[in-house]
Amino acid sequence: MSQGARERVGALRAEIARHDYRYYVLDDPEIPDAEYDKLMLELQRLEAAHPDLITADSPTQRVAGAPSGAFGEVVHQVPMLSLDNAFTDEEVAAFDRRALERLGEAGPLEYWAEPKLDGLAVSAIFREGVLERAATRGDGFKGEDVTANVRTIRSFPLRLRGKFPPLLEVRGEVFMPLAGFERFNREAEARGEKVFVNPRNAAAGSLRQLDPRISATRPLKMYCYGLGRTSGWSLPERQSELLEALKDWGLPVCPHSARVRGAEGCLQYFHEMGERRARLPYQIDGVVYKLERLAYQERLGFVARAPRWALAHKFPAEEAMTRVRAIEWQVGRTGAVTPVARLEPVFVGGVTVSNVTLHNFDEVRRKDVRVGDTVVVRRAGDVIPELVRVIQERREAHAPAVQLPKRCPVCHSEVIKREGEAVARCTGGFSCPAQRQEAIRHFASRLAMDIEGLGEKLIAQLVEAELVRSPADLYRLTAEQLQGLERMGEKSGANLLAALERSKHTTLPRLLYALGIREVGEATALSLARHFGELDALIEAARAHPEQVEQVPDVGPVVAAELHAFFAAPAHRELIERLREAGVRWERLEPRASALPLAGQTFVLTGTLSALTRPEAQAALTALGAKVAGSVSKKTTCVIAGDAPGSKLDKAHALGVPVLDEAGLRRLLAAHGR
Ligand code: 9MJ
Repeated sequence: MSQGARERVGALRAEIARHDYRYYVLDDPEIPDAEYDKLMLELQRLEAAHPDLITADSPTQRVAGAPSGAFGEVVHQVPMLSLDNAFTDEEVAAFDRRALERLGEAGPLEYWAEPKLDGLAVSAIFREGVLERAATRGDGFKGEDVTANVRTIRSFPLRLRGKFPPLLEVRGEVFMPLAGFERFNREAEARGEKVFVNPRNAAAGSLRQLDPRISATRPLKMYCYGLGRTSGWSLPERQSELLEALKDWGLPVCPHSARVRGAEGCLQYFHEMGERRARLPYQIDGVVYKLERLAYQERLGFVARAPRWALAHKFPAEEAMTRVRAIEWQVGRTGAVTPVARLEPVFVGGVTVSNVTLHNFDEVRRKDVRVGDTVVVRRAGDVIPELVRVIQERREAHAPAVQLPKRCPVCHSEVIKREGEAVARCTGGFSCPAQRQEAIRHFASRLAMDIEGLGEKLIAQLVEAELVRSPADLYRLTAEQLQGLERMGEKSGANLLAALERSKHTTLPRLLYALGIREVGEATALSLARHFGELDALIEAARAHPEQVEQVPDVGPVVAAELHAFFAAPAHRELIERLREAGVRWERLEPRASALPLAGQTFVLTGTLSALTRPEAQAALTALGAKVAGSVSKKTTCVIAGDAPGSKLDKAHALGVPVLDEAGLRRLLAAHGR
């Protein structure tokens, strides 16, 4: 065996260990991942060529050993303690008072405060710096041997660095960071496999795999927070120094811990972490306070299974169980008919929850929620409470599945749910009181009838006073009626009437858009108006010849169906009649550039095109409504690059402007019929 290979293997391992330390412990990587992978590959190759150089602590040997039939038992020489819990500020204050009394101290005590990771506790023994054994907490006295699995945790060293003690038992929490948890579940779902309910279960399930090759694929991490047995080393004075030492030896510790003073400092940390919680990359269920001075920890000792020198301050539970009293349907401003579960009130995430939205009918079916069910409700941070799942085992026999209502609970119009769409809708439109206000707001809005001064508050007043039930009623308002409204002066009343009068003179696309037909936005309204010219022609086609409607550019069967449904309703035809009677009129519209498909877009041409000349390309683009400019800027939509393009192409790349070649240009033109 060559001396050179041995030296190179040693050098590679040292370098990889250094990069692991920078990446996982210091969170300050020095080289890109690809460079790291190269080092690893070189080491793997050398070891394959010289198998006698392989050692158990080589970074290539994380996944070692075949699946085992069962986990061995490990007795903890120093029991693994659990923590006393506190849920209120008073309990924290009492903990601090007791510590002061026992220590006979007057002044504020220092604490080391850290996030309480929601994973599982693990103890790992390093002998002469080499990871020898890792075990779960088990009952605190005896745990399971998970050495092979802990070895697969990339952030956990197989060998310590620096001046470590000859025997070191370190304790910490193994957890699955949220990003890894979500990715894992997404992938498991895609493969049709079981997903984990939460990161804690994911960590436990992954670590307790009998096959370490499976553990190796799970994105686990470990943060160390304390000691078991050690020898040949004298303890520092403080908890924070202890963690610094662990870090120096290459062990990952939580970066979000802090030193605080007194109960007050503890509570401040608790509230800060409560706010940061939702943004942390891992799940926590509270914070832990530990007396900062190890001598004090020693003096206080422990009772039963928990130390007197530490306390877990838990966040309010984010999940709780309750019962569904009823499932009701609410109609939103836009007609969406949404199921809401009425619950037996339950305290969760710090508030009492008695309603949760079920979002839509598909969701009700997916979760299979039924009246009378026992369910898990979750409220995390300030997030809207959600119904997580039904506890099927507790369902009463014969509980019927929930049905989508056929009629709107507010106006009794038909409720429609289209194939492939999640949302069910009331077809009542402005005739449904739940939607009236929104329908009128839309009617009056700037791009619709543009009724100046008719804002949301005023509309609410008019609807409330029942002066306006449909948009046509707006045109029958009188000065006297307006005077009767709160905060409405003579002048503003007159202004509103004048604005209404002005709005009567409109255009067909505006009117079509104002009607609030689903799927008919401004662009579609414009296309329809240009195609049919007259409203009656459109109504006729919509009702009797949907295939004609589908001839309109950008109009497909969905829009045609909406138009059909809208104009089939007598209330809607009556609305149009009443608008006409009130004097609303529109002109045939002139074709405008904004209706062209590339309107508002700017193209720049560079290089030589082969199938058409630059002027031809320019003419084709401008005919579709685009502008063709001479130079590239951030506002450029796209650069067309022919053969031998100039500096314009470089500029496009520099500014991140999209670039099309000649084939791309031809496809673009062809897509618009050129
Ligand atoms: C967790 N779970 O994050 C302790 N823990 O200390 C922290 N657990 C602990 N400390 C002594 N940060 C026993 C358990």
